[in-house]
Amino acid sequence: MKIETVTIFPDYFAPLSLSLLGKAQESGILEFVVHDLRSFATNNHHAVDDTPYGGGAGMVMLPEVWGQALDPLMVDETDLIILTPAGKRFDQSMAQEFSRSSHIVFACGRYEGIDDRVREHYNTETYSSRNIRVHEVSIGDYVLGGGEVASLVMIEAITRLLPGVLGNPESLTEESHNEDGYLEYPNFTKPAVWREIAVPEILLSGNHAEIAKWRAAAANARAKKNL
Ligand code: 6GU
Repeated sequence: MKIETVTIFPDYFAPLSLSLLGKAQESGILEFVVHDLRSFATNNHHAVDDTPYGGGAGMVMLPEVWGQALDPLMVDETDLIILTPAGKRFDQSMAQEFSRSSHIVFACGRYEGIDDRVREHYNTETYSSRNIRVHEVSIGDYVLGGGEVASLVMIEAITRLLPGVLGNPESLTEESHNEDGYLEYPNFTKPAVWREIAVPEILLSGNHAEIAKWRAAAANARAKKNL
């Protein structure tokens, strides 16, 4: 899978070379390319934004600059993801869908967002006929300063689903994970007593049927509490 990001803050993406993602790049499972949006600004002061038509607070990112940056990245079979708090909410099933993509381009907006004609332009038949799909995505109901951190979140959730990225692939397939892919019950390891708090007795019993029952009940109790 090839993942490209377009941003005015390329340094945000330094963590992509750490840990499991760094290894996945070395082994060729993943390829990351970060593009500096400002290098596509040909105007006077290398501006990437301007005031909004119709008035109002904040600045809007220039379509001309985005077009220059994105055009060369729009090869056949590409998912173009525009990060915006107004987008469709990212979740585990969306991560699973994107994990089947061969090429994802993240457009990281700053300020009040990107001129909407960028979305409209790449959403036309010219592109869809080449299997270029545009998605507006948000990672949750809060407002960030820009799409950089949101795209890092998505990259981590998507790439850990790729074969060979996780150290232990059983973490993905074990029955004890819910449909969203995470453990619902509380976990414990050594020592059996820590600061006078004992691990639940049943987990030390070796009785796997009873342990499964206990975990299901504990997961239920936790889910209720978090509603
Ligand atoms: Cl994708 N962008 C921004 N700026 N804020 C967000 C977001 C994205 N997702 C949640 N909040």
